[in-house]
Amino acid sequence: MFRMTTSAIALALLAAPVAAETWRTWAIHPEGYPNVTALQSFAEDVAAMTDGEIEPQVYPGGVLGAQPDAIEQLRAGAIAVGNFNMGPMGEIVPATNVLSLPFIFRDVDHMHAAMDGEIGQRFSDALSEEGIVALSWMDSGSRSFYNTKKPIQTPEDMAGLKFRVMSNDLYVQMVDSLGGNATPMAYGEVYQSLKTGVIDGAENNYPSFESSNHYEVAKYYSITNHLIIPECICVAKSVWDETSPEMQEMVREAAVAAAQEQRELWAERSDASKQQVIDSGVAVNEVTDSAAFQSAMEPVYAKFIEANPDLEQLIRDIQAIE
Ligand code: GTR
Repeated sequence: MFRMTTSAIALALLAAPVAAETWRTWAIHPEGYPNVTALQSFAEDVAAMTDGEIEPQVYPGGVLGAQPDAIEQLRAGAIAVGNFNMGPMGEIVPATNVLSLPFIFRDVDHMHAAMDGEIGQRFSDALSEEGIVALSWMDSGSRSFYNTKKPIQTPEDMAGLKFRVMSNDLYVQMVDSLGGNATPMAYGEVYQSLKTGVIDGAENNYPSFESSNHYEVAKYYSITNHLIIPECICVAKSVWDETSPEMQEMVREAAVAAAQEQRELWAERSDASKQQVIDSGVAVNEVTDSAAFQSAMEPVYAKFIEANPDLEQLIRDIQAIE
């Protein structure tokens, strides 16, 4: 009778083709959006680098769920990878709320300087404690208010208008402090809600305003630049911990390259989206007094620091970056 020795079994196992592992990859944006294109490059690179052992499969358009739900699915390991905005992340990882403080970053360069350095590592550490491994940081431009009624020039113009915000209480406070009314709502519901008048407006960057078709309904876009929120390519820690160090290195390299690609595509798309909405008849205006919007945020900061004294230093460290 033929009997395999232990070493023969080990050899046979080594030679056996390893079953490819599919990594369900969540994306909220549609095909062609910079983040989705970059995630698709990430998927291709990972499959090539790991010889097909890991095959990320990108599901665009939020088909795997709305963002807060998708974050929970990632933590449960049902989704392996996601391109998440740090806004809705704040409800789960409190430190990331610092990134949702209005005007925390002076501009996108300031955000890059923070996130690409030691500060970014502090956010990664906080995410990791909640089961989320951030591999690289993508851009999301800056967000401004848009609505169906009139140009916003000063905070007073927000009175009586109802704005959709992402799911995070900080944004409710933000809109309240500006004198408007806030309604947290899933991204996918905004278009219809604008159309039927359930809300008067929302806030977002140009590419989202354009690709979601919100601009077809909301004809006033007022440049407040109140939020500059980074996004991640994040992997479920449960999945990550089962990945060999060699493969982890490859996946990380692919994620860093994808974020670089996204930032380049983002800059182009931002300009193109802005032009597209203007061409379609959206009135884009600079606010007359941007300092008024900033000073209205003082109570939001005060309340936040009071509730999160341990995060004050992080805020100060970000503000201190030249
Ligand atoms: C976009 C962001 C999405 C989502 C969306 C929203 O700018 O890329 O992840 O957060 O905004 O407003 O819900």
